[in-house]
Amino acid sequence: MRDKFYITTPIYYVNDNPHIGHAYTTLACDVMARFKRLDGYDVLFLTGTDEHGQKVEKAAREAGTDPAAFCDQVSENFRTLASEWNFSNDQFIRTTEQRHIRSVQALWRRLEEAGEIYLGTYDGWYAIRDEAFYTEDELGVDDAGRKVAPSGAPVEWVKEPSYFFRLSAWQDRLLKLYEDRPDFILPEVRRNEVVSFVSGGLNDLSISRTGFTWGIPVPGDPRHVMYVWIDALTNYITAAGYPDETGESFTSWWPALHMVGKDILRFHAVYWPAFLMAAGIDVPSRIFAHGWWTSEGRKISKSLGNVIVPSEIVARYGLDQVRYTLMREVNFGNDGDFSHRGAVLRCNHDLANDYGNLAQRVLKMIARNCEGKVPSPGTFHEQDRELVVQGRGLVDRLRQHVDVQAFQLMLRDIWDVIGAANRYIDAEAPWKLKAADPQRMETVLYCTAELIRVLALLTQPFMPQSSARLLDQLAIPGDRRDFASIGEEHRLRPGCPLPEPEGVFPRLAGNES
Ligand code: ME8
Repeated sequence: MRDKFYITTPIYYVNDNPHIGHAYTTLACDVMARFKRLDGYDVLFLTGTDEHGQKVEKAAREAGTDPAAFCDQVSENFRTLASEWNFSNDQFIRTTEQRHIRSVQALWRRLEEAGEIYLGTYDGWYAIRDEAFYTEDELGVDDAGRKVAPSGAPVEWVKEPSYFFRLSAWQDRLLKLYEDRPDFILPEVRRNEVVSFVSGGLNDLSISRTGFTWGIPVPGDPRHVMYVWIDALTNYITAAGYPDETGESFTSWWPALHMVGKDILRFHAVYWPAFLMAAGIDVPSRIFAHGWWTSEGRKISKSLGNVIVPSEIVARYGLDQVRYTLMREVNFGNDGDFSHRGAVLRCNHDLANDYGNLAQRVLKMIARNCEGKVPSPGTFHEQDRELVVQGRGLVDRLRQHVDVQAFQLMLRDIWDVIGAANRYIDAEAPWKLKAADPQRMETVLYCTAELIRVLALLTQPFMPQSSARLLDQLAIPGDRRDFASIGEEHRLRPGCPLPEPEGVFPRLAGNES
């Protein structure tokens, strides 16, 4: 049986249309899911939409629609994003689905039976935009002198009956979890933030609301709807088959790796493991909190008019170009800035010049000088062997990087080899060998083409379509495109006819200076 790998994106609020931030997290998950599938794993890749709560109810009201119809409409935009960006998610979950409502209510009952829930009154601040409760000392003041959440979101005073989860009792067990599993939260800087937050002491958490109705009813007390975060977080186990905990699905998939933005780390790294431990369910395998994108150096906001619309940047640069740029531009975990200049540079420099040109040069020379067939190499020189070995050795390094979500390092390592291949071609100058030493020319072209095969296999998770076009040009059959096919035994067969070459990464017009 193949090893299982389960990865999740946050489920996105349907109060707004998808933007680059949403696309980014799902893209990172897609890269990881594709890598693991190619590497022989059975993968469950989950994304979806978070549809309950006050924020969505308010957005529906403002749009003049009822919440259910509003959710149907906006959720569809996130599905469209997934297909436009070629995301390979296996499931798309919506929190308004029956299977999810059943799952959340089962988890609630379990927590209640375990004595983890009690009825009280919430008397404190709430930010609808963040769907979060805040204590007085967490608040700041905005320019107009109003109290605001640390995120800048407006807050309102809420006083209502509420069920509470005994979060305060979980402090020591959470700290022990972070200590026992140092890579439970990555990157380390985020782990340290969580440890310091939990070390400061935890208040019990309000987990139901009575002021509105757009939510999952509390079992046995339908005057309350569940706090949207207990509802939302549970999606990760719903998709794996909860509440059927002993079923094959749940036991084989759970636990998952959760990829999130740093804005929602506390919910994932504190509340969620506490709920799970309290319910006797395994905690996630990891929570990775990535950084924040700005646009041309400024916070992305509708009022600044600099919202980056996913479909627009794809139309402008090309899908794989955007996928590459986002994964390459910043170290996953750090904040990053998306700029037109940066994207054009990446597309032209890294893709058109380095990778595209390497493939184009070699495939064109083969078409012209080797009758359009895979060349027949003669004796290999040391530098030939070195080049190919360097390519084949990449996969192990990429495995290590992918397992700590170091996507930028994966691309850097791949580009190091692309650079080496370009230097090799320049040094060997096969175009000069045609007359003088045709055998040597075939050897050099063979080695480079074989390296391009390996590179195209390895760039598939990042750039599925362009890599497939390169593999097509090398006549690699569909069942020889996984990482098990990287090895020497699957190398290009001399004499195999190749289709007419065509460029894969066009140069973009634009200001690079
Ligand atoms: O928080 N840069 O949903 P949400 C990088 N429903 N990533 C960004 C970003 C930016 N500028 N803006 C958004 C919610 N993101 C909850 C989640 S999960 C059980 C419930 C990404 O629609 C990033 O992944 O507000 C962030 O965590 C997520 O979108 C927030 O999406």
